[in-house]
Amino acid sequence: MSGIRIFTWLAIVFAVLIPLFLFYNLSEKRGLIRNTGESDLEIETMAKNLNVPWSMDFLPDGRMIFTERSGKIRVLDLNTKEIKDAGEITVAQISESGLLGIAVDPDFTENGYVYVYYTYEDGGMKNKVSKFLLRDDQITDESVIIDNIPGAEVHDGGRIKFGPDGKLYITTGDATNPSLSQDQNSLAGKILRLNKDGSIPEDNPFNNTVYSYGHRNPQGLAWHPVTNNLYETEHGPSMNDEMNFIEAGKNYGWPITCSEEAEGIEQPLLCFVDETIAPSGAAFFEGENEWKNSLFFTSLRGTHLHRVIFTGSKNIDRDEKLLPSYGRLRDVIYHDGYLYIATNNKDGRGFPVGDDDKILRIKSAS
Ligand SMILES: [Ca+2]
Repeated sequence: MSGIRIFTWLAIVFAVLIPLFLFYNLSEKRGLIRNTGESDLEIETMAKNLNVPWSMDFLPDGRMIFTERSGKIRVLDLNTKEIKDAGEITVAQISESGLLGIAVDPDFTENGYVYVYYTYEDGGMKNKVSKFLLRDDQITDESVIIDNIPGAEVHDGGRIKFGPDGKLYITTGDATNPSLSQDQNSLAGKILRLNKDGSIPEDNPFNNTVYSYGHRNPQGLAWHPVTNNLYETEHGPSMNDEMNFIEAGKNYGWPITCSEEAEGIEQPLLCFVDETIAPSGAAFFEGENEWKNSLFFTSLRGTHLHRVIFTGSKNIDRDEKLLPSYGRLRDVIYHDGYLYIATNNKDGRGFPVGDDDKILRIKSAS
């Protein structure tokens, strides 16, 4: 065999082996090769072997309640790490759709209600928000708060949270029909704001459930603990992911991306023009350390936790990436001195390893 042919064969062998080696490292040894930015964190695994945990909230007794995208609602005791199944909802789970957001009623102690956002099949895919009674740790007595939210296999939004004003805020995606985001009478591509019983608050901007419009696929909502200002994260098309300062009645642009400018459109506080991070859940840290009043949001494709440090409501000092070794991160919430983070490596787009998916608890070690 001539030297040139040997060289060619070696080149072919390496062309195959090197990507395989990289893939092996990314999928099996992710923590080893990307273990930077975690030396200043205390990290504890609170739950493992979960199936795409999408959203978390806390019950007044200190236990966590969370959703799994395939339809389960589960309750986690943080002291014993015991998990109870509280029930399963029949959902339409294809690609990104399924059982998504969960929110505990601010008056849960009196009424026992939890609210969920999920995709269902009704002559096509749609989304709804329902409330359930949580009685003896089992969900029962469903009643619909809002339905017929346009749905699709992707772009279903799905975050639900109660604001400091006691109203229920709901993020909806464009359901792959971008023009709906600009239609103030469509429920798609919006942040919706409802009274807990599903009625329309008198001070909504358009006399309907729409609070803000022009969103593509928003999955993060967080209110600043001091100013009560609302911040939101949403997925752009390839790149152009956004973090927005949300005000009632405003147009956030989509299908115009944050790389473009146009009259009457709000620009985000962060526009990721040269990478796709795919941001999801968001929360402010409310504890007393150097993280106080920083905004945190998870990144799926970017596989990190994003921290934003503000100098004013719309002014960012800097932003930084934390927690790079756990793969895709779907949701983050603050509770009692800690951030809780749900991984999503089993969501069809990740590389699950070991005990994925997990719920982590972190705090700054310094
Ligand atoms: Ca926008």
